Amino acid sequence: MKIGITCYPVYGGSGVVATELGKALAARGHQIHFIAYSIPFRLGHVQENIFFHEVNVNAYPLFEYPPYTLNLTSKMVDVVKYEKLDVLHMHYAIPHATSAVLAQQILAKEGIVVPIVTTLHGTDITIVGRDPSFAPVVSYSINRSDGVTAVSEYLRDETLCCCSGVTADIEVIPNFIDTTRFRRMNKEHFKQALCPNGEKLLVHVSNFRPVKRATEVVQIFHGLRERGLKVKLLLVGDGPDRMPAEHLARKLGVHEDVRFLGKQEPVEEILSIADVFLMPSGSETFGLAALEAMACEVPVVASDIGGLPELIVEGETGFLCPLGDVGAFIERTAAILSDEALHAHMAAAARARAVNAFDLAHIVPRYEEYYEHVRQRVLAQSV
Ligand code: GMT
Repeated sequence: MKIGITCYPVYGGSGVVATELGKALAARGHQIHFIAYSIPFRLGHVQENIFFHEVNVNAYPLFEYPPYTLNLTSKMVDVVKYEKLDVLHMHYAIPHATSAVLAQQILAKEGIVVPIVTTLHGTDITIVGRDPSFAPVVSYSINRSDGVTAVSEYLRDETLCCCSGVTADIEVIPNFIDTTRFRRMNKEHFKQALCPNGEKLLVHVSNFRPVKRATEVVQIFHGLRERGLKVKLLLVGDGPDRMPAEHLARKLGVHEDVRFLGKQEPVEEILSIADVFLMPSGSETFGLAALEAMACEVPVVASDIGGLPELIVEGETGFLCPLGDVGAFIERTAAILSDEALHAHMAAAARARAVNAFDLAHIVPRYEEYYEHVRQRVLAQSV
């Protein structure tokens, strides 16, 4: 199949999933056309059947806010027409699904049929999509998509219950991971450099937006130190809450044992030296960063919210704590760190869950089947 994929290329989990999906589909023989404003950051080196079409945004004195949605639409029209795409797959509803619906209508005037699949990822529904300044366009674009998927049961239910006017059937296809790439590697020299006295290492990876509650990670770390645990903390990524987290670490006097690494790739090398992964997020439809940790044999201690209970098996692959209950996070993390047998059991169970339930070999064929199903339906309707 020839598949057009649009995503946010430089930021966020939806872009990572879209890019990894495109790479996996290309490896299975499909021709993939990424349509975005820049090359997706996880794309890596050029591959034979992967193409990139850059959306140029026009600067014009009249445009205080350049109309990216329209530039994207025109690029989609062009790519579908000349590359003869079989399907357009939009990741994140705003504005991608809207551009695709408009492109589909323009192409229909020329007798070209292209089905649209929209994958809902998270804040496009739970935060941004609900904003009244977007809501009617978001629900219209979701309903007008020919196929809609959500990355968790939680997100599907949230969309149907809380996005007013959404009536589309939503297929749940969970996120996935390449467990041959994300696996625990021997990085002892790195661990030794960071934890020279045998300290346990806590890791947090995020984009440091307020929803990730990065300052709570520092509070949890401080609480563990207060309990006398020998621990260090590594924070990976960057964003608005990085500075407040740094300030808090200084204020609590733990800054010397907290390292802020900024944005880093390959993250699997860092995860390979982690003992526990902390995710105290206030909202998380799936928690891709937690899955990456699990694949690297790292137990996860996370908030009991959103799609996280679909990923983390309570007491088996990690622990789920009430949202904002720093005391519970400290207690559960301490339990894992102080019990070697429990840690080893959870590490193995986390890896097994990633491999058995979320490996790309299980999930990518579900997208292929879904594209085929949607395409057959749309083509049958168009004759
Ligand atoms: O909100 C983000 O963190 C970025 C966002 C995205 O769409 O780029 O992430 C969401 O999608 C990820 C991939 O499906 C999920 O793993 C994240 O849980 C989800 N984030 C939130 O719901 C906050």
